[in-house]
Amino acid sequence: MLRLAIQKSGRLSEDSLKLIRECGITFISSSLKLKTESTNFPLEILYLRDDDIPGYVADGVADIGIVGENVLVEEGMQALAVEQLGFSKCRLSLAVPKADEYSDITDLEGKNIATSYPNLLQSYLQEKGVQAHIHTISGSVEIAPSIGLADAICDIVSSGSTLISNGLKEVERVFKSQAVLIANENLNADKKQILEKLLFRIHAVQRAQKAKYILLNTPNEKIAEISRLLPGAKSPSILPLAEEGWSSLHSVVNEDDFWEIIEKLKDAGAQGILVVPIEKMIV
Ligand code: PRT
Ligand code: ZN
Repeated sequence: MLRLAIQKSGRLSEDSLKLIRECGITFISSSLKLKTESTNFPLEILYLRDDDIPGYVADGVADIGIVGENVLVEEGMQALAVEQLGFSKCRLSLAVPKADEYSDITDLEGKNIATSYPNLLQSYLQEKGVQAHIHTISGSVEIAPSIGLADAICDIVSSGSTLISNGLKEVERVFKSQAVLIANENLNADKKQILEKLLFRIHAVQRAQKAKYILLNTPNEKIAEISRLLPGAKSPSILPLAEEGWSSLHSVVNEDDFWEIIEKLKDAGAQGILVVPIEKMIV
Protein backbone atom coordinates (compact mmCIF):
# COMPACT_ATOMS: atom_id res chain seq x y z
CA MET A 1 0.00 0.00 0.00
CA LEU A 2 1.35 3.40 -1.02
CA ARG A 3 0.24 6.57 0.78
CA LEU A 4 -0.31 9.63 -1.40
CA ALA A 5 -0.73 13.09 0.15
CA ILE A 6 -2.68 15.65 -1.84
CA GLN A 7 -4.03 19.11 -1.02
CA LYS A 8 -7.33 18.90 0.86
CA SER A 9 -8.90 21.95 -0.68
CA GLY A 10 -7.27 24.51 -2.89
CA ARG A 11 -5.85 25.10 -6.32
CA LEU A 12 -4.06 21.74 -6.55
CA SER A 13 -6.88 19.54 -5.29
CA GLU A 14 -9.08 19.10 -8.34
CA ASP A 15 -6.30 18.44 -10.85
CA SER A 16 -4.51 16.08 -8.45
CA LEU A 17 -7.66 13.98 -8.07
CA LYS A 18 -8.32 14.16 -11.80
CA LEU A 19 -4.85 12.79 -12.56
CA ILE A 20 -5.32 9.87 -10.18
CA ARG A 21 -8.73 9.09 -11.70
CA GLU A 22 -7.31 9.29 -15.23
CA CYS A 23 -4.80 6.67 -14.11
CA GLY A 24 -7.79 4.37 -13.65
CA ILE A 25 -7.55 4.51 -9.86
CA THR A 26 -10.97 4.68 -8.26
CA PHE A 27 -11.79 5.80 -4.74
CA ILE A 28 -14.56 7.49 -2.86
CA SER A 29 -13.73 11.14 -2.34
CA SER A 30 -15.41 13.20 0.30
CA SER A 31 -14.45 16.71 1.35
CA LEU A 32 -15.15 15.70 4.95
CA LYS A 33 -12.74 12.78 5.02
CA LEU A 34 -9.03 13.07 5.74
CA LYS A 35 -8.16 9.68 4.32
CA THR A 36 -9.50 7.38 1.66
CA GLU A 37 -8.42 4.09 0.12
CA SER A 38 -8.59 3.09 -3.53
CA THR A 39 -10.86 0.21 -4.38
CA ASN A 40 -8.74 -1.07 -7.28
CA PHE A 41 -5.11 0.02 -6.68
CA PRO A 42 -2.89 -0.28 -3.57
CA LEU A 43 -3.13 3.45 -2.86
CA GLU A 44 -4.32 5.39 0.16
CA ILE A 45 -4.96 9.12 -0.18
CA LEU A 46 -4.35 11.61 2.64
CA TYR A 47 -5.88 15.07 2.34
CA LEU A 48 -3.58 17.74 3.82
CA ARG A 49 -2.67 21.42 3.62
CA ASP A 50 -0.24 21.87 0.76
CA ASP A 51 2.47 23.40 2.97
CA ASP A 52 2.55 20.26 5.13
CA ILE A 53 2.94 17.81 2.25
CA PRO A 54 6.74 18.00 1.70
CA GLY A 55 7.39 17.53 5.43
CA TYR A 56 5.06 14.54 5.72
CA VAL A 57 6.66 12.90 2.68
CA ALA A 58 10.18 13.59 3.94
CA ASP A 59 9.25 12.03 7.32
CA GLY A 60 7.57 9.03 5.70
CA VAL A 61 4.10 9.76 7.12
CA ALA A 62 3.10 9.81 3.46
CA ASP A 63 5.12 7.95 0.81
CA ILE A 64 4.43 10.28 -2.08
CA GLY A 65 2.68 13.61 -2.57
CA ILE A 66 1.59 16.26 -5.03
CA VAL A 67 2.62 19.83 -4.29
CA GLY A 68 3.58 23.07 -6.08
CA GLU A 69 7.31 23.39 -6.84
CA ASN A 70 7.15 26.83 -5.21
CA VAL A 71 6.28 25.26 -1.85
CA LEU A 72 8.77 22.41 -2.30
CA VAL A 73 11.73 24.66 -3.10
CA GLU A 74 10.75 27.26 -0.49
CA GLU A 75 10.89 24.51 2.12
CA GLY A 76 14.28 23.35 0.77
CA MET A 77 12.99 19.89 -0.17
CA GLN A 78 13.56 19.82 -3.93
CA ALA A 79 15.45 16.54 -3.53
CA LEU A 80 12.09 14.79 -3.11
CA ALA A 81 10.86 15.73 -6.61
CA VAL A 82 10.18 12.81 -8.94
CA GLU A 83 8.16 14.19 -11.82
CA GLN A 84 6.68 17.46 -13.06
CA LEU A 85 2.96 17.05 -13.62
CA GLY A 86 2.18 19.94 -15.95
CA PHE A 87 -0.73 21.51 -14.06
CA SER A 88 -1.11 24.40 -11.56
CA LYS A 89 1.40 26.39 -13.57
CA CYS A 90 2.25 29.76 -12.06
CA ARG A 91 5.20 32.00 -11.30
CA LEU A 92 6.60 33.76 -8.27
CA SER A 93 7.09 37.39 -9.24
CA LEU A 94 8.18 40.70 -7.82
CA ALA A 95 5.67 43.52 -8.24
CA VAL A 96 5.68 47.23 -7.39
CA PRO A 97 2.94 49.93 -7.39
CA LYS A 98 1.94 50.74 -10.97
CA ALA A 99 2.93 54.39 -10.68
CA ASP A 100 6.46 53.63 -9.44
CA GLU A 101 9.32 54.00 -11.84
CA TYR A 102 11.18 50.76 -12.25
CA SER A 103 14.08 50.00 -14.55
CA ASP A 104 15.79 46.96 -13.06
CA ILE A 105 16.26 44.86 -9.93
CA THR A 106 18.80 47.30 -8.44
CA ASP A 107 15.84 49.67 -7.87
CA LEU A 108 14.85 47.34 -5.01
CA GLU A 109 18.13 47.87 -3.13
CA GLY A 110 17.31 48.70 0.50
CA LYS A 111 13.56 48.44 -0.09
CA ASN A 112 10.96 46.55 1.98
CA ILE A 113 9.50 43.54 0.22
CA ALA A 114 6.56 41.55 1.57
CA THR A 115 6.28 37.88 0.68
CA SER A 116 5.23 34.42 1.83
CA TYR A 117 8.29 33.00 0.06
CA PRO A 118 11.29 34.48 1.94
CA ASN A 119 13.75 31.74 0.95
CA LEU A 120 13.05 31.81 -2.77
CA LEU A 121 13.15 35.61 -2.71
CA GLN A 122 16.34 35.74 -0.67
CA SER A 123 18.22 33.44 -3.00
CA TYR A 124 17.01 35.41 -6.04
CA LEU A 125 18.13 38.72 -4.54
CA GLN A 126 21.44 37.21 -3.53
CA GLU A 127 22.03 35.91 -7.04
CA LYS A 128 21.34 39.44 -8.36
CA GLY A 129 23.55 41.05 -5.71
CA VAL A 130 20.70 43.10 -4.26
CA GLN A 131 20.08 43.64 -0.55
CA ALA A 132 16.53 44.31 0.60
CA HIS A 133 14.43 43.89 3.75
CA ILE A 134 12.19 40.87 3.47
CA HIS A 135 8.94 40.92 5.47
CA THR A 136 7.45 37.47 5.71
CA ILE A 137 3.66 37.48 5.85
CA SER A 138 1.40 34.50 5.41
CA GLY A 139 -1.36 35.93 3.24
CA SER A 140 -2.91 38.97 1.52
CA VAL A 141 0.55 39.91 0.33
CA GLU A 142 -0.81 42.01 -2.53
CA ILE A 143 -2.27 44.67 -0.22
CA ALA A 144 1.06 45.27 1.59
CA PRO A 145 2.15 48.29 -0.54
CA SER A 146 -1.22 50.06 -0.29
CA ILE A 147 -1.27 49.83 3.53
CA GLY A 148 2.31 51.05 3.79
CA LEU A 149 3.79 47.73 4.91
CA ALA A 150 6.15 47.32 1.98
CA ASP A 151 7.50 48.99 -1.17
CA ALA A 152 7.19 45.86 -3.25
CA ILE A 153 5.79 42.34 -3.02
CA CYS A 154 6.89 38.92 -4.17
CA ASP A 155 3.91 36.63 -4.74
CA ILE A 156 2.44 33.92 -6.91
CA VAL A 157 0.99 35.16 -10.19
CA SER A 158 -1.05 33.21 -12.66
CA SER A 159 -3.35 35.39 -14.81
CA GLY A 160 -1.98 38.64 -13.35
CA SER A 161 -5.43 40.01 -12.53
CA THR A 162 -4.84 40.11 -8.75
CA LEU A 163 -1.83 42.38 -9.30
CA ILE A 164 -3.79 44.66 -11.63
CA SER A 165 -6.75 44.95 -9.29
CA ASN A 166 -4.38 45.93 -6.47
CA GLY A 167 -2.67 48.63 -8.56
CA LEU A 168 0.58 46.67 -8.94
CA LYS A 169 2.78 45.76 -11.91
CA GLU A 170 4.90 42.65 -12.33
CA VAL A 171 8.56 43.61 -12.70
CA GLU A 172 10.65 40.43 -12.23
CA ARG A 173 9.96 36.71 -12.50
CA VAL A 174 11.67 34.98 -9.61
CA PHE A 175 10.61 31.36 -10.06
CA LYS A 176 8.48 29.27 -12.43
CA SER A 177 6.34 26.60 -10.83
CA GLN A 178 4.01 23.71 -11.59
CA ALA A 179 2.64 20.76 -9.65
CA VAL A 180 5.17 18.03 -8.98
CA LEU A 181 5.03 14.47 -7.72
CA ILE A 182 7.35 13.95 -4.75
CA ALA A 183 8.45 10.77 -3.01
CA ASN A 184 10.10 9.73 0.21
CA GLU A 185 13.72 8.83 -0.45
CA ASN A 186 13.66 5.52 1.47
CA LEU A 187 10.68 3.66 0.07
CA ASN A 188 10.83 -0.12 0.55
CA ALA A 189 10.85 -2.46 -2.46
CA ASP A 190 7.07 -3.02 -2.36
CA LYS A 191 6.29 0.67 -2.31
CA LYS A 192 8.83 1.37 -5.04
CA GLN A 193 7.10 -1.16 -7.23
CA ILE A 194 3.70 0.45 -6.69
CA LEU A 195 5.23 3.86 -7.44
CA GLU A 196 6.67 2.48 -10.71
CA LYS A 197 3.21 1.23 -11.67
CA LEU A 198 1.69 4.60 -10.87
CA LEU A 199 4.37 6.45 -12.86
CA PHE A 200 3.79 4.14 -15.81
CA ARG A 201 0.12 5.16 -15.78
CA ILE A 202 0.91 8.86 -15.26
CA HIS A 203 3.24 8.80 -18.27
CA ALA A 204 0.53 7.18 -20.40
CA VAL A 205 -1.95 9.88 -19.36
CA GLN A 206 0.55 12.70 -19.96
CA ARG A 207 1.52 11.38 -23.38
CA ALA A 208 -2.11 11.11 -24.37
CA GLN A 209 -2.85 14.68 -23.28
CA LYS A 210 -0.36 16.00 -25.82
CA ALA A 211 -1.35 13.68 -28.63
CA LYS A 212 -4.34 13.63 -31.00
CA TYR A 213 -5.50 10.75 -33.14
CA ILE A 214 -5.96 11.86 -36.73
CA LEU A 215 -7.94 10.12 -39.49
CA LEU A 216 -8.10 11.36 -43.06
CA ASN A 217 -8.89 10.28 -46.60
CA THR A 218 -6.28 10.59 -49.31
CA PRO A 219 -5.94 9.72 -53.00
CA ASN A 220 -3.54 6.76 -53.20
CA GLU A 221 -0.93 8.70 -55.15
CA LYS A 222 -0.67 11.18 -52.25
CA ILE A 223 -0.13 8.57 -49.51
CA ALA A 224 3.68 8.92 -49.46
CA GLU A 225 3.59 12.72 -49.35
CA ILE A 226 0.92 12.84 -46.63
CA SER A 227 2.64 10.14 -44.55
CA ARG A 228 5.78 12.24 -44.43
CA LEU A 229 3.75 15.04 -42.83
CA LEU A 230 2.58 12.72 -40.04
CA PRO A 231 5.40 11.75 -37.71
CA GLY A 232 3.06 9.38 -35.86
CA ALA A 233 3.70 6.83 -33.12
CA LYS A 234 5.43 4.61 -35.71
CA SER A 235 4.12 4.91 -39.24
CA PRO A 236 0.54 5.69 -40.26
CA SER A 237 -2.00 2.89 -40.70
CA ILE A 238 -3.41 2.81 -44.23
CA LEU A 239 -6.76 1.20 -45.06
CA PRO A 240 -8.33 1.05 -48.54
CA LEU A 241 -11.63 2.91 -48.94
CA ALA A 242 -14.60 1.42 -50.79
CA GLU A 243 -14.01 4.06 -53.45
CA GLU A 244 -11.28 2.90 -55.84
CA GLY A 245 -8.03 4.88 -55.71
CA TRP A 246 -8.61 6.26 -52.19
CA SER A 247 -7.33 5.26 -48.73
CA SER A 248 -7.97 6.17 -45.15
CA LEU A 249 -4.86 7.08 -43.19
CA HIS A 250 -4.67 7.00 -39.36
CA SER A 251 -1.91 8.46 -37.22
CA VAL A 252 -1.03 10.44 -34.11
CA VAL A 253 -0.06 14.12 -34.05
CA ASN A 254 1.34 16.29 -31.32
CA GLU A 255 -1.04 18.98 -30.10
CA ASP A 256 1.68 21.63 -30.41
CA ASP A 257 2.19 20.94 -34.16
CA PHE A 258 -1.48 20.35 -34.78
CA TRP A 259 -2.64 23.43 -36.73
CA GLU A 260 0.47 23.65 -38.85
CA ILE A 261 0.15 20.02 -39.88
CA ILE A 262 -3.55 20.33 -40.66
CA GLU A 263 -2.84 23.16 -43.13
CA LYS A 264 -0.12 21.15 -44.85
CA LEU A 265 -2.33 18.06 -45.05
CA LYS A 266 -5.11 20.01 -46.73
CA ASP A 267 -2.66 21.54 -49.18
CA ALA A 268 -1.41 18.04 -50.00
CA GLY A 269 -4.93 16.86 -50.89
CA ALA A 270 -6.19 15.23 -47.68
CA GLN A 271 -9.97 15.21 -47.20
CA GLY A 272 -12.42 14.38 -44.43
CA ILE A 273 -9.88 15.07 -41.72
CA LEU A 274 -10.98 13.95 -38.24
CA VAL A 275 -9.01 14.73 -35.09
CA VAL A 276 -10.00 13.00 -31.88
CA PRO A 277 -8.61 12.99 -28.33
CA ILE A 278 -6.66 10.00 -27.04
CA GLU A 279 -7.43 8.75 -23.56
CA LYS A 280 -4.29 6.68 -22.84
CA MET A 281 -1.15 6.13 -24.83
CA ILE A 282 1.35 3.36 -24.23
CA VAL A 283 4.44 3.25 -26.43
O1 PRT B 1 -5.00 25.73 2.43
P1 PRT B 1 -3.70 25.39 1.80
O2 PRT B 1 -2.49 25.82 2.58
O3 PRT B 1 -3.66 23.92 1.40
O4 PRT B 1 -3.68 26.17 0.37
P2 PRT B 1 -3.01 27.56 -0.04
O5 PRT B 1 -4.01 28.63 0.10
O6 PRT B 1 -1.66 27.72 0.59
O7 PRT B 1 -2.68 27.27 -1.58
P3 PRT B 1 -3.55 27.49 -2.90
O8 PRT B 1 -4.61 26.47 -2.99
O9 PRT B 1 -3.90 28.92 -3.08
O10 PRT B 1 -2.40 27.16 -3.98
C1 PRT B 1 -1.81 25.92 -4.04
C2 PRT B 1 -0.74 25.95 -5.13
O11 PRT B 1 -1.33 26.28 -6.39
C3 PRT B 1 0.34 27.01 -4.97
O12 PRT B 1 1.35 26.62 -4.06
C4 PRT B 1 0.86 27.14 -6.38
O13 PRT B 1 1.80 26.13 -6.65
C5 PRT B 1 -0.36 26.87 -7.24
N1 PRT B 1 -0.97 28.09 -7.85
C6 PRT B 1 -1.28 28.20 -9.17
C7 PRT B 1 -1.34 29.22 -7.24
C8 PRT B 1 -1.90 30.05 -8.22
N2 PRT B 1 -1.85 29.40 -9.40
C9 PRT B 1 -2.41 31.36 -7.84
N3 PRT B 1 -2.88 32.08 -8.71
N4 PRT B 1 -1.27 29.62 -5.95
C10 PRT B 1 -1.77 30.82 -5.60
N5 PRT B 1 -2.31 31.70 -6.49
C11 PRT B 1 -2.84 32.99 -5.90
C12 PRT B 1 -1.76 34.01 -5.61
O14 PRT B 1 -1.24 33.84 -4.31
C13 PRT B 1 -2.50 35.34 -5.75
O15 PRT B 1 -3.19 35.66 -4.57
O16 PRT B 1 -3.73 33.60 -6.79
C14 PRT B 1 -3.51 35.01 -6.83
C15 PRT B 1 -2.97 35.40 -8.17
O17 PRT B 1 -3.70 34.84 -9.21
P4 PRT B 1 -3.93 35.66 -10.54
O18 PRT B 1 -4.57 34.69 -11.48
O19 PRT B 1 -4.84 36.82 -10.23
O20 PRT B 1 -2.58 36.13 -11.06
ZN1 ZN C 1 -0.77 26.49 1.78
